[in-house]
Amino acid sequence: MKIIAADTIVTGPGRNFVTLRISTDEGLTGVGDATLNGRELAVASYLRDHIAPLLAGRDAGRIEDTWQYLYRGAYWRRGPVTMAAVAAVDTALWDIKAKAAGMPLYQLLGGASRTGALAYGHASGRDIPEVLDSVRAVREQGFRAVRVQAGVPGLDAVYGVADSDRGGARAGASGHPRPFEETWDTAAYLRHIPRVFEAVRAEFGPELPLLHDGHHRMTPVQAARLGKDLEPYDLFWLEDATPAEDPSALRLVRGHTTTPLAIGEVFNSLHDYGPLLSERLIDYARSAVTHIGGVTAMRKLLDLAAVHGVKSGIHGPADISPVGMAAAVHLDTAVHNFGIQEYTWHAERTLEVFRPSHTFTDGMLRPSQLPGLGVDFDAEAAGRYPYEPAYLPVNRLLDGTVHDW
Ligand code: CS2
Ligand code: MG
Repeated sequence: MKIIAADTIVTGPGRNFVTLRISTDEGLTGVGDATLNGRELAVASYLRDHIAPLLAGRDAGRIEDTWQYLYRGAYWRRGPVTMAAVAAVDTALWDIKAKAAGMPLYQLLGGASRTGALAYGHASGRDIPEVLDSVRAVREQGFRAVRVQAGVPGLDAVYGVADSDRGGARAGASGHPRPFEETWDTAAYLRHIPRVFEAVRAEFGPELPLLHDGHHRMTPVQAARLGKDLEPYDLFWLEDATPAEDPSALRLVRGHTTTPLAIGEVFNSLHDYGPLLSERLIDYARSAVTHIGGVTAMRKLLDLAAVHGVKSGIHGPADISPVGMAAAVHLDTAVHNFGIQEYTWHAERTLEVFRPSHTFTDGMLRPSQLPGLGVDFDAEAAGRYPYEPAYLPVNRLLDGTVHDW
C-alpha cells in the first residue's frame, strides 16, 4: 500500500488545530494530530514543506521505518515542532494500518488490558466557594477524579481558572492575537493552595482522587514545600511542580515529599525523561501522543516507564485534538502501566470537524471499536473555520520579571 498524498489542514473550530491526512493507493486514509498550541503554523509548514514531499510513494505499512527516516533523516533532532509533525505522520500511519487490519488500534497494540481508562476532569474557581462548586459540577459530569486549580488572592488571573470577567477561560486562550500577560506571586500561591485542598477534602471526603498542576512555576525547594504541605490531602499527583528542563530539580523535591509527582507534557522525546524514570523521580509520565512523536514513540516511552514502575498520565487538554485524544485512549486501553487520562471537553464546533467514537461513561474512557483510530475528520467542516492567530499567556512576577506560565 503506497502513500499518494499527505495533506495538512489547519482549522480553528473553537481553537486552532493542525491535522495531517494521509491517503493511500488502496483508498484508505489516516489522520494524525499535529497541534502545537500557539505555534500551529510552524508545524503546518514543517509538514507541508519538508515532510509531505518525502512521503509520496512510501510504503504506508512501514511505520517504524518512516518514523526513523523522519527522525534521524532530519539530522536536527527533537524539538516540539519536529516531533509534532513526526507524531502526526506516525499516528496517521497507525490509523491506516489498523483500518487495513480491520481492527481498532488498541487491538493492534496487544488488545485490552482493562475494561476502561479512568479519566480526570478540570475543576477551578477564583475563590474557594467557586472551587467547591466546580468540583461538584465536574463530578456531576461523571468524572471520578478531579484536577483542582484555584485563583490566588491578590492575583487577577491564574492558569487553569476561567476568568469570567474577560468572557471565558483565558488559560490556553485562543482567538487572542497577542499573548495575555498575567501576574504571578509564588509566595501567595504557596500560602493558599493547601487551604484550597483542605476545603475540598472537608467537602468531598478522603477518597476522591484529586490532582493539581503546578504548571512549571516553582523552584525545587518551593515544590518540595508544597508537596509536603499537600501530604495531608493525599493527592493523586502534583504535576509540573518545577520547570521540566532540569530533571535533577525533582531529585530534591522527591527527597522531601511523598506527594506523587507527574511531569512531561512539554517533553518531545523519551530522552527528555532521563533520570526521571531511571531514578524513579516521578510517578506518572505526562506526555501527549501529539508531542512525544506519535503512537510509536508513546508506546516506547510507556514501556520504558514500566521498567521503572512509572505509570501513564497522558496529556489531554482541549488543545490536543480529538484525533490525539483517540490515540491516547487506544494506548490507555492496551498498555499495562496505565495511570490516568486527562480528558477535557472540546467545543461543539470542534466536534463538527472531528467526530470521535471513543466514549466517556461512568468516569471511564473506552476506545472506538471501529477499525483504526475511530475519528471521522470532516475536511469540508474544517474549511468553515479559518485559523486565527492565538497565543498562550505570558507570566510575569510582581516586579515584572518574565516567569513560567
Ligand atoms: C495543562 C495544559 O492540561 C494541562 O495539564 O498543563 O492545559 C497546558 O496549559 C496547555 O496544554 C498548553 O497549551
Ligand atoms: Mg499540565
